[in-house]
Amino acid sequence: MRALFAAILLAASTLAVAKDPVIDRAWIREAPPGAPAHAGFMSIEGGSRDIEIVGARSDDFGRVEIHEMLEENGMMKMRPLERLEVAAGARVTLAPGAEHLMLFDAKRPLAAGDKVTITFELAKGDPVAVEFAVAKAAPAKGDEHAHHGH
Ligand SMILES: [Cu+2]
Repeated sequence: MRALFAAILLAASTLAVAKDPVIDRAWIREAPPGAPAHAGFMSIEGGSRDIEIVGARSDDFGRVEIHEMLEENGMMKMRPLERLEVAAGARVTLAPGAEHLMLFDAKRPLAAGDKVTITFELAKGDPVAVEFAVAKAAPAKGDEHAHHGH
């Protein structure tokens, strides 16, 4: 019900202008201290135009990659993606077992409840900064809400 109300508010407030993509349910899985990498997940709701994410960075990590999963000889493997396309109006979800962010070389210890900002470079337009929450498990739908900046 709350999500529906938010959707109505959003629709009402964006009637007059082009709709930007919205990124929500952005979270990073808590990892053991000293882990070489963290995994990040999010849901992207496409705006009124297609976008392409061509890179990502964060002050809290040495390197951020977008990974896809693929099966090779019966084994699931990860592979970096050059770009992630989000078509107008489409929803793209990065989730455990599917596409995800791979965050290497954490610059500080991260525990559940901590916040991390990740900035996404787009093929066209301004970079988009998104706040991620470190958590032990995926937030319930509509629970975590990180909004893009423009
Ligand atoms: Cu990965």
